[in-house]
Amino acid sequence: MKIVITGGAGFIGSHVVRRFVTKYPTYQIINLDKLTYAGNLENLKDIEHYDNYRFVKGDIVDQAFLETLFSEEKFDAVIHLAAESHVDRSISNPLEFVMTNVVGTVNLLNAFKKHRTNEKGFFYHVSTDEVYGELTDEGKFLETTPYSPNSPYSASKASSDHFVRAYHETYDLPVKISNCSNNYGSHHFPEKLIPLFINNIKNKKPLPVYGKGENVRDWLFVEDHASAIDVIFHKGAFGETYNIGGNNEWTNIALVKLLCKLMDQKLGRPEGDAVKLITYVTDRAGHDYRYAIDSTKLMTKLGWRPSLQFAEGLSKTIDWYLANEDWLNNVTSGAYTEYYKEQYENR
Ligand code: NAD
Ligand code: TDX
Repeated sequence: MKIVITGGAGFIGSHVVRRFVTKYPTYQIINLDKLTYAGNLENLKDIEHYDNYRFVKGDIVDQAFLETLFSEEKFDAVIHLAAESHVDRSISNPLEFVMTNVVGTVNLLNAFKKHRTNEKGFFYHVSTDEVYGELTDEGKFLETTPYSPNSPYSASKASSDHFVRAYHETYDLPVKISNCSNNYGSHHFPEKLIPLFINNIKNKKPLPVYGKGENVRDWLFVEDHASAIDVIFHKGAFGETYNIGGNNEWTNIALVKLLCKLMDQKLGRPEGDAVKLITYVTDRAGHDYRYAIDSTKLMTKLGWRPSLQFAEGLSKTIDWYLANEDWLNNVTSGAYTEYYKEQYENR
């Protein structure tokens, strides 16, 4: 089976590529990635020599490029993760999110529909729980929850989900969709809460908590997301959506305090040192209050279970960042400095 994984050089994509390349030696895995600021081939150094792995640099917005690639390769399946993924960036530059997340997804659907030769071949679209909007203190997102995206990022992901469904209904294209909660783990770009704060604590920089820090997120270890994608890829039904979550809700401020405590311990600093860096800053525009996922369908129908408790996953994650200082220094040099200034200097 020949599978193209888009966005394979990013945070979640690199974990999915590694899992498929090492676990399924008979599959040919092609990683198609534009290598934006978020894509990094360093994330895949350990598996780049595998015979069943290949990297192709390219942009999913570029129709002509996709036409050539898909007509030559005749992929059996697509696992689509390529996206602009950061909510704050979507507030400053929504159009880039429309281009990659909406136009890029439709381009991929068209290329796959036109060139697939295997009737059993299918398109697996990886999406987010943010398409459902925000929750109050009650309830969880189900697969049947109506879409109600609030940020340009989630609006673009919701739109891409609708196109994938529409290709199933209109053209009978076999598709699968999953919507996952917030991921954390190694190789996470330090613009997102957890890796940003790990880096800032390490460098004794302020920890910019948006608003009062009362927003709630449901955190899942990235390798558990990759294992869910594996299960859905192999056992999920066509035309179905599966929600993926860790049943692990934290207010931002409680999470940040736990992170501070673990970092003090690991860095051999006095207890209470990192917490002093917490700085409350202007809230994110349109900041969703709470996300929480009900993964009952995935657990009961396909037998998936998350493997790690949060404290263990967070500890492993911190250890990875402390052991991979070069990775962190490389991705926080250059353009990152400009981004950081724009986001946080006058907040
Ligand atoms: P990421 O930003 O770390 O990686 C995105 C990857 O896509 C990068 O390697 C980038 O180079 C590539 N890419 C971007 N634009 C491209 C283009 N035009 N053509 C080809 N490649 C392009 O993102 P991530 O956090 O790994 O998220 C991966 C997917 O999972 C996204 O679709 C995202 O919406 C979804 N998701 C993320 C989370 C999360 O917590 N991070 C949760 C649920 C769903
Ligand atoms: O500096 C910060 N301060 C802060 O308080 C940052 C970057 C974030 N936050 C808050 C905002 C959110 O309530 O922390 C929470 C988590 O923020 P992010 O890490 O930016 O994630 P979120 O906005 O929840 O979206 C993430 O989860 C769903 C991913 O970025 C998406 O790609 C995914 O779809």
